[in-house]
Amino acid sequence: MPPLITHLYTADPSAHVFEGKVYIYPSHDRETDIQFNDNGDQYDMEDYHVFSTESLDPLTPVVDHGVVLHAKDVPWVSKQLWAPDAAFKNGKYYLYFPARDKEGIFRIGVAVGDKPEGPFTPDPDPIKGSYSIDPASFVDDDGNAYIYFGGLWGGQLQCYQGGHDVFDPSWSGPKEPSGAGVHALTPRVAKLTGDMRQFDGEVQEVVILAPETGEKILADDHDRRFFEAAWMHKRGGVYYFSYSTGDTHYLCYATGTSPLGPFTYGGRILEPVLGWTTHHSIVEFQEKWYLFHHDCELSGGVDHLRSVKVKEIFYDKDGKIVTEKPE
Ligand code: FUB
Repeated sequence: MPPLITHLYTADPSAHVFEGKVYIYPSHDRETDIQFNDNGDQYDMEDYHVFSTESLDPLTPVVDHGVVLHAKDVPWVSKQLWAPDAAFKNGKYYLYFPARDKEGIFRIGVAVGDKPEGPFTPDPDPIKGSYSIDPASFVDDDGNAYIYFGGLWGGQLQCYQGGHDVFDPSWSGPKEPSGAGVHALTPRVAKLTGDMRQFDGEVQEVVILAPETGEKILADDHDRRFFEAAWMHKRGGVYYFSYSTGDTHYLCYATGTSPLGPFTYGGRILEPVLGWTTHHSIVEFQEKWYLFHHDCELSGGVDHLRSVKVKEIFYDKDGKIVTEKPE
């Protein structure tokens, strides 16, 4: 299946339906001399483009709305604009983005716009109490909004084992806890304030349970433990929390009855694609469900030069997502 966007490298697509169209908020990958490493230094992005399309028919063009935010316009950012997301509430559009601050610590920022295609004006400081990467916002039917986040290794989630506001640099790099009986690190969720620009209350851990034991997924269970790329969608009253397993390269999901969890592991959404990273979003459009994701086919397998793709996904009669193979 060909990529949706071929004139730029794009990754980490967060897709939403706004104003009757699909809007895609991806990372913008670029060439770099930085060598591949497990800390992700080669993902050296500096701006975001927004894309939209009126139809997911392959013949319908995807419109590039140009640069909507650049690192140089965000006072707290030093580098690495990684996977963003967007939300709509109360007539405004919000672009959430992770980046390293001037101390090299990942934080999450927010930028606000009047239109889904931006432009977006960034708040001068990151969201207070934010850390790590891969923000994914979710506005529930009751109007409450949440933001999920976190990523291991280069995403620094493992540096917060002592508390949400205690960064332990000794855990920096491609490391994570392991060993018999050790629980996997959890993704994080926070409710958003009414103005969508701060956390409303404490950051919470997103618990993912193994269905066969009812216990938390273990750290050594690399086929199922959370690594990065959180996403939330709701279908038929069920909350689907989905994510990447990182070094085993699966997109997986877990289901629950509350946006805050706990969630029970449900299975794989997508088998490994070409490239180390796998990242996604799931959205309903014109009564079908779609998986947006990326791979490295267009660049011939260069890990930091990825391209966004889309494919329809299906649920069985019990609401289980049918596992897809990359195309
Ligand atoms: O694009 C940079 C990082 O790679 C993202 O934040 C991760 O989810 C992975 O896709």
